Formats: sequence, C-alpha cells, structure tokens
Amino acid sequence: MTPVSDLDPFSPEFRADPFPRYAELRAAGPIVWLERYGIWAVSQFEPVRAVLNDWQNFSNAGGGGLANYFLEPPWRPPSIILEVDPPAHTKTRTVLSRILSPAALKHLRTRFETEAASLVDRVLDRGTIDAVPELAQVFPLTVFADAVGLPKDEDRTNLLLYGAMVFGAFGPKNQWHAELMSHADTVGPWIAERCQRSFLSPDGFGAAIYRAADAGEITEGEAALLVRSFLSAGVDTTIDSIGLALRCLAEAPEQWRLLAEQPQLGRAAFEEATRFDSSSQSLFRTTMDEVEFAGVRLAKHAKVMVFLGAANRDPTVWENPDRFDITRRTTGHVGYGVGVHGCVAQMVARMEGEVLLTALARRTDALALAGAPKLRLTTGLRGLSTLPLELRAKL
Ligand code: QZP
Repeated sequence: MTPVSDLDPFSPEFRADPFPRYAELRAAGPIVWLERYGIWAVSQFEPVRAVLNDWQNFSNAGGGGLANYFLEPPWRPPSIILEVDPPAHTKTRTVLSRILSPAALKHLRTRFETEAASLVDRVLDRGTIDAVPELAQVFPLTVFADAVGLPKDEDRTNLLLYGAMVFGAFGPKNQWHAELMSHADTVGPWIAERCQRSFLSPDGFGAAIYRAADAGEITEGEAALLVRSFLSAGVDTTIDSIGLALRCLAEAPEQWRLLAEQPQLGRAAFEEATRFDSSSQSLFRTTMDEVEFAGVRLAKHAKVMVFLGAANRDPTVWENPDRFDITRRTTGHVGYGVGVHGCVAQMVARMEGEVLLTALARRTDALALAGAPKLRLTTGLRGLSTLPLELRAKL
C-alpha cells in the first residue's frame, strides 16, 4: 500500500513549524502521496539523495516549482540552468561553474569582509535593531548585487520584489501568489534591463557571463537568461538563510557564546544553520516517464516534492537532529541540494554567511532577542519578516 497524506505543505500552519510534519512524512515511508495537490513527497535522507542524483528519471525540465511545465505553460521563459536537463544543462553549468570556482571567488572575500565590518559597526552603534532589514537583507543586497555588477547608485528593492515573484511562483496559485505577482509589470522589465550587458560593470559575474558569449560558448540571449538566474536565485536565498541563522544564534545563547569566543567558527555556524533551518526547505522534480521508486509506481510527468529540510533532520543520519550545534559535523547535509543541480553558487552563499557571522562575532559581546521573531508565512522561501535583536559591542 502506498502511503497517502492530506498534508498541505503550503499552508501557513505547516510553514510556521514544518518539523513535526517532516517527522510524520519520514515515518510514513520513502515516498508519500500528497492527495491535496496530487504530488509525491520524499523526505527521508537517502531517498532525497536518490531522487536528486537521478536526473534521468527525475527531471528539472518540468519546472522548478509545483507548476508542471510538461502540462502547462511556464510563467516566464524557463531558467536555462535550473529548469533543464543534461546535455543542455551541462553547457550552462560549465560556464557558471567556472565563473563561480573557488579561484574566481578569491578576490571577493576581502570586499565582503570590508562591507561586513562596516555594517556590524553601524548596527552596534544602534544597539537595538531589526536584523532582517538591517543585517540579513542589506548584506546580500550590497555584496552579492555588487559582485554581479549591478549599478551601485540605485535602489535595489526591486531585487526583493523579483525574488518574491520567483519563489512565489514555485508554490500554488493562491491569493498570496497573486499578490506577489502584482508587481510583475514594473519589476519584470526592470530586471530584464539589468540582465543586459550595458547595465553590468566589467568586473562582475554578469560581465563574465557575457565574455562566455563572446567566446561562443553561449548566445547573447542565453547570457541574459543566466544573469537572470543570478538575480532570481542569489538574493532571497541568502537573505533568508542569514536571517534564520541569526535567529538560531539568538535562541541558543550557549551557541552564541561559543561563536563570540571563537569567531572563526562563523563558517561552521552558518553551515549548521543551513542544515538545521535554511531558506530552501524543498525542491521539485518531475518524472520523465513511468518509474518505480522504493517499490511505488510513479506515473509519467508526476511532480515530486523533495524535502531538503526533512532530510537534514533525519534521526537515522543526524544525532539529536533538532538541536542546533555549531560544533557538529555537518558534512553531507543537503541544504544546497546534491547532484548535477546542486547549488552552483553555494561557495558564494557560504562566504556571505561566514563573513557576516564572523564579523558580528568579532565585535559583538551580547546578542539577544529584543522581541518575537516572525516568520514570513506567504508562498515562497522559508524566512523571517522580522528579527528584533539587542546587540552590545565587545569592549
Ligand atoms: C531559483 C533560476 C531552486 C532554488 C532554491 C533556487 C533557484 C535556482 C535557480 C533559479 C531560481 O535559474 O532562475
């Protein structure tokens, strides 16, 4: 018998606290039918890895979200890195892997560190802050958008509105989705313009993508779409993961103490936060054909929801999975996905998280909640809408 669940993974109740529901899903079996949406759910650690490693059967061409591009038209031209399978994927992945290689990223670290230091000084002067706008948002909006090569002298709020559209579009077409899409007429053209070569500074990721077009590896049109992927995937994901990481630290004073005493644990702290509670809790795949998985027969063009966040709490893999512990061995967590579509910019994301947490830990003695953090329960990524923090500088 195939396990069936009436769980609604897009409901505000689920999104407020998905972890007890993840445990139920894992207990129900390696693959569970979610009858409300007519999709499959995979939540145990090994099955999550198995689906993500099998791109032949579990395709990305059916779309990155709940919408099934095999059956309905996409809301925008599909991503040519996320929503495509090998061999087409291999071509774009090769270009981005080179642009985002450790060697290519080396020079960014000092820029990130300089920005993090001055940002932390500013918030320490203020004492009590909302860490969502004042730390989590402003840091990627500055360092990541600069790294892409976007104009420095303009308001970047449209990046947030676009991210809300992109990640909203991964969910069901409910009232929230309509609200998030309501900015499309102004934000869409604004983004499209910034994907053009003329808007991108010569030292950024964007210009590097256009150089791959000049070299004949991709077309100019493909270059614009790859810049669009940076602006789609690179902003909200890190903002929300940084916000959640800060909440983890604020809610576990002994872990904050450890980090404040050893700021070089910043990288480990961000990695553990990515295992424990990160912005990308789920991904989607679509079957290419009928396929058997864990003894269950899946139809052709079936949607599969893959719960990274549940795999990262699987008690058969992680000791005390529900404990946030920055000294834990996090190797093997699937917070960035795995396989050919594993996050291509994960080294940039890690560097952002590490540098910001380290800068904060170097200068900050006390860090405590100054009010109740609030999760954003609307369609899209997992993240906070507010995180009131009280900070006190080290002497
Ligand atoms: C979003 C794109 C799958 C998400 C966690 C991240 C994401 C990746 C790529 C794109 C958008 O290429 O537009």
